[in-house]
Amino acid sequence: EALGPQEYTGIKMEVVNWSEAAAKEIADKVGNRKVFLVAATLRPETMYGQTNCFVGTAIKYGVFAINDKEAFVCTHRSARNMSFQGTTAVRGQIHQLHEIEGSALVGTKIKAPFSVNPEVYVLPMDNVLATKGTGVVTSVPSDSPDDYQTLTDLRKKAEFYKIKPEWAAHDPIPVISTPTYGEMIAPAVVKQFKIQSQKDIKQLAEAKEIAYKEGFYNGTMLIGEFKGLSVQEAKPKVRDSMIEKGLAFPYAE
Ligand code: A2H
Repeated sequence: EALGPQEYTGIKMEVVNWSEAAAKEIADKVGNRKVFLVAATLRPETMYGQTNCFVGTAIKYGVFAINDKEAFVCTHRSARNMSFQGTTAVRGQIHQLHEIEGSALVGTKIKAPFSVNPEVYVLPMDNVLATKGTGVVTSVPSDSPDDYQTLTDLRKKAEFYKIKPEWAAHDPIPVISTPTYGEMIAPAVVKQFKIQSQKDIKQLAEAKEIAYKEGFYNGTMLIGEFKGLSVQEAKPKVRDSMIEKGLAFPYAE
């Protein structure tokens, strides 16, 4: 764990179509606002490879009015944090329009800013913590071992996870190349550590550590505006570019 504040990037993933369950409860609650699921990431430079987004099925999310035009879906805890970071109109004040279970969000179609896949689906992940970030995790299975393993589990057991196979249809996309692991670090590391499911938490933690360091120190961008640059150079540039376009904002905790 880092000692100082963790500097995330909040990725604004606009709702295109609510899941059936969410549509029933949310439609008349948000007025004319655009609604965004907000994912907290430490790897903004990987957003080209988003294939889906994850929520915890047992986590409660709020739908928070940011202003008359926009509402964010995230945990209450993170909305409160945002309200002290200039995201909301009045400092320290949040306006919850609705509360919804993560399970009801599964199957919602959202936009994935900067991704090769312009639209992706919300899927369930076992290991989403309610106490970290926004409780919404954007999935980049090429570069995150957790994301890769969860997507693999969902594809193997779609019925068990109560998802439609077509929601998990996007394959991992090469985003970063490293000398040791080639064009897709996460599948390579998951294989190296013989990880079988998202329940292999200990091995996944080690895999995550290796994938993160390898990508950061030895990675080169394969795609996007900063193709050819090192990951270290590209990371703040991609972040700034997303923020400038109104697709993301700084979030710390
Ligand atoms: B990262 P740290 Cl490509 N529960 O984003 C579980 N995991 C969460 C979370 C939550 N509530 N909120 C955020 N995260 C994930 C991209 C990524 C991430 C890649 C590779 C590694 C990686 C795409 N998913 O994280 O504990 C988010 O996934 C490994 C460092 O604060 C976020 O960044 O260090 C990361 O964990 C934050 O982890």
